[in-house]
Amino acid sequence: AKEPVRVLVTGAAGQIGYALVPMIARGVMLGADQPVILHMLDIPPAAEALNGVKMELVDAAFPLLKGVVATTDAIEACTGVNIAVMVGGFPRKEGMERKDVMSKNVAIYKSQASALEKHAAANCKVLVVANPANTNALILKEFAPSIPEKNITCLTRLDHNRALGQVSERLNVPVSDVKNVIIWGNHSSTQYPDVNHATVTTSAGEKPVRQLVADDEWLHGDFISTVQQRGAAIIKARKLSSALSAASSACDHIRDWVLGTPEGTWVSMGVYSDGSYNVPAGLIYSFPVTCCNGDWTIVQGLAIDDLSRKKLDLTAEELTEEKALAYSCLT
Ligand code: NAX
Repeated sequence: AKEPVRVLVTGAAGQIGYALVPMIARGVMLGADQPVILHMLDIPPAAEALNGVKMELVDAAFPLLKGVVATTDAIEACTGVNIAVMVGGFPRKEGMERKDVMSKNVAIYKSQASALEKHAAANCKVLVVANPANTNALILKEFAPSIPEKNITCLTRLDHNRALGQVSERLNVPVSDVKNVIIWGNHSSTQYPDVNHATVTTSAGEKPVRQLVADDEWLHGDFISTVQQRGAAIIKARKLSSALSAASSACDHIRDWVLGTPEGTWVSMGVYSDGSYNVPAGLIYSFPVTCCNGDWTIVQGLAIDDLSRKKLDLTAEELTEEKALAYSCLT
């Protein structure tokens, strides 16, 4: 039998946490043969609710779940974890300045970076979900210098999956037949959902999405804005933000990272930029990546047309500004 993997979920008493922890305990994230021990962290006002989630995990009697740690102590939560999914953060409330929200999250991610750096297992893989996801991940990276930078990522897989979903609906094909969309940049409304290299598996082989859709107006217009604005559309409909899709996408992100992407398929991950595609180095930026043996690699050599270039640059500019704002909160 495999040794259990310890998975940390911060903000575990929240909406996404409530959807995510049962998925992890069922093997959706790490596989149906991989036992897990869940570490759940939240803040003291949520301690009672967190304990309720722990009670439900016990009650669900998940065969793969070998233990549950539910705590408000970051050190206890981080100790020995192999995977850390950072969902906890300070939400933007009505009337709050961007800088005030940033400053709260910088403080959270700075201190949790230290707890992870000192207490997590060697080679711990980190996924930041909480917004501003890219910049929270960057702060975490800065304050956990001994964690390899390749181990710190942020979630744009939900945006990636949303793009697959839109193409699937438009062409009336199963979403599993669509692949290789790309989310470039920030997990925000400046992200660039790109279908220029995406394909659909048909009975006549793989066909480009562009050719099958054959409607540039839609591809350049509503497709992009629907993916960019999907989070807001969910809030409008549900009066709550995306939770099950975010949790499911977080599982996809970790599963593909750990177990590998299928041959010929890439996915989108927010990773530390090395300057690929002339994206400034030193940002956490969403790129197309393939994964093998627990490592991601940015897909190289994709042609970037002029329209795409502008959109890649625009979202990079936003991230550069966010980075400056985050750093201004440190002093
Ligand atoms: P909730 O407000 O339901 O849950 C957040 C939880 O985090 C709460 O239980 C809160 O007590 C806890 N928390 C706050 N500060 C903490 C700290 N310092 N340490 C540990 N826990 C802390 O929000 P939810 O809907 O679950 O969303 C969580 C985060 O995901 C938000 O920041 C949200 O913006 C972000 N999202 C990111 C997405 C992505 O694709 N990257 C998509 C979904 C989601 O919007």
